[in-house]
Amino acid sequence: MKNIINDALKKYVLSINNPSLRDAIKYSLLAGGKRIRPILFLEVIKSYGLNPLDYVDIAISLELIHTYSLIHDDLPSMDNDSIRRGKPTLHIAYGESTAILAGDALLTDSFRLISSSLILDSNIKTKLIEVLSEKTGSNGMIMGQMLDLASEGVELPLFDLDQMYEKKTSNLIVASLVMGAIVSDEKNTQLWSNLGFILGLLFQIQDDVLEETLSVDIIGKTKSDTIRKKPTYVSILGLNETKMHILKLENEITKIINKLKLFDSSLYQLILKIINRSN
Ligand code: GRG
Repeated sequence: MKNIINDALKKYVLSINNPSLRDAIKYSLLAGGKRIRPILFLEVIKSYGLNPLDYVDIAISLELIHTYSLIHDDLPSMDNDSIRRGKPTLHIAYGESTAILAGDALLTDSFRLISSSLILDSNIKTKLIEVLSEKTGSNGMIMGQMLDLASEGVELPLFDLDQMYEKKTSNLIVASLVMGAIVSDEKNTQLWSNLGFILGLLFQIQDDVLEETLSVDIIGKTKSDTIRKKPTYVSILGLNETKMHILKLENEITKIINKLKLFDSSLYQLILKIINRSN
């Protein structure tokens, strides 16, 4: 799946006419991300027996939005990070204005990729755009980023931290799974949404653990939560209790996988890989 996604991303990069913008977008987009969100979307489709190859443009729309959020999150006015995906961040390599515009272009092109799909009818395309914009817009990922910026140096209750993680991390993972369900099986969108919510929380809490326990070389990005004194699960609960909480979330995921009858699927194998990830 990852190769299919990377090939489609390369094709997208070649479609960008302005050489400087193309180089900048290529630098960030083809820098070796894990591609978790587009792969999750395609795996949902595959689990319903549809051909994932037909939906690759929709899959990469998720990676475009994700990469835009990383580029903008790294900017000097946000987290001011210097390393991302194992390389200098885009604003360091190409300048701040190009980084802002590269993020803007990725966000905008993401919706163009969905609206111009040749395989989906207009009704489904509208639903996909609705979910993606709701989950990443003012009451979704952007709200998460607002909460994240405001959390610097603040001791948050766990409830507030969960809300921030839901918005900034779970929401795009929810969108990836729910969009897969919209294309394949609209009856079960609520279960897919619940799965995305818990998987996203687990993913973000694991990120806290990895930041605490691994080096910058291995995680491939600056330890900005530590540097900027942002609250994390580890800073609030400590490492051991955080790991116990991750186990509880794993149990919740198993229950939903059971309800979706997915134990034999490659999607479940992927989820297990995400649960046990080390970068
Ligand atoms: C819109 C500016 C803006 C920000 C939105 C998503 C986000 C908020 C900020 C990005 C930084 C961050 C801590 C995101 C939380 C989710 C997360 C752990 C992202 C890293 O995702 P991976 O591990 O990255 O999938 P790769 O590089 O593998 O794609």
